[in-house]
Amino acid sequence: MIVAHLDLDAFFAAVEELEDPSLRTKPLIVGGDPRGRGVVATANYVARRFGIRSAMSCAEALRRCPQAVFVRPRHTVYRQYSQAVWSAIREVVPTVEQTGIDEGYLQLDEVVADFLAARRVAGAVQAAVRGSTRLTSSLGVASCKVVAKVASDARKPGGLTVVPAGREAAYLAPFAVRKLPGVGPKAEIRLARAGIETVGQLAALEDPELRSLLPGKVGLVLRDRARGIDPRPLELGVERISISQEETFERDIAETELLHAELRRMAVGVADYLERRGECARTVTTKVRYPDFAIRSRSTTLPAGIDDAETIGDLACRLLDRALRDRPGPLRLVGVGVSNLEPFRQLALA
Ligand code: TTP
Ligand code: MG
Repeated sequence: MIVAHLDLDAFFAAVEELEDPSLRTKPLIVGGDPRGRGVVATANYVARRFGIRSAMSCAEALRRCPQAVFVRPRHTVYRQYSQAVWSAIREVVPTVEQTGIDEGYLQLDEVVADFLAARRVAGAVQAAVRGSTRLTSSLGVASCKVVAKVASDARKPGGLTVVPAGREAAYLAPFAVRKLPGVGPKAEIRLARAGIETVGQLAALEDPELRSLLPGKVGLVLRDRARGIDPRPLELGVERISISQEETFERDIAETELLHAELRRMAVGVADYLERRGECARTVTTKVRYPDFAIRSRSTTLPAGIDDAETIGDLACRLLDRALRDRPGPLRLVGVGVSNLEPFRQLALA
């Protein structure tokens, strides 16, 4: 496999600079109210020199840089830029998995056969993005997703890093473990307690120590990733949801009870629709969107179809809990869908 990971540079801030070029030389923060409880969505590279980072409170950002310019996020504008970016990318590399508003994976081996040519295509992608929107992006090219992702972040802004096949483990080794996708704050602390600070040290762990530090499948997956081994293919098109409802909230919601209540309410709508069509569904999917626009979905497939709101709601809530265990945090959106539809009472008729 030859895959690229692309991530736009200081995305929201870069868009605001394009819309108002006078901002370009100033420390710019896109986020909430610096006099309220707002947080930084992103900052341009001028502001980052003051130590300002995404998710920092705006009040703290203001303390670090009193002359900073604060602007509120304009998501509709960012979505338009994002759409222009991704259609420009698709004209160079047709097969892409968009994983967020400003990032995704590109299947390069559909277009080229080796890493030398892959570098040229990655450069062409950067040029296409810049040509269509004036935005700059950073890319990493490698034989698997995890290495491409680390590489795209390594030389921001405007970076292009190619890690040829065979060099994966050596490339990753010096990075701090937290840079490895999948290593969260908890894993980082556990590893640090055992003196494991670099990806190379994680890669070198023997089974027993790995098991005691990161038990179960997680440990094995992360050690493989640390070694530059990552079998994940591009996810092309989430499973088609035949019937679904979703809701974007006024404000991000963190309370699980509220999220469950939303899902159960939507399950009633989905069940009504199924009943009207005289169908039942074997697969239930819960979709969630995080404040950074990342989308996850979790599905479960049953041996027999269901069509009642309560069962669909129960399953949807359990899938939500699973998604939140994998990635906790408040949500911008939840949705419930059903697919794998079959005629109602198919079993009785058979
Ligand atoms: P990122 O790609 O993480 O950040 P970035 O593009 O601003 O900067 P970088 O050059 O380091 O890639 O996120 C993309 C956009 O998502 C970002 O511009 C704003 C939004 N975002 C938030 O709203 N909150 C957050 O905590 C993060 C990390 C991002
Ligand atoms: Mg980015």
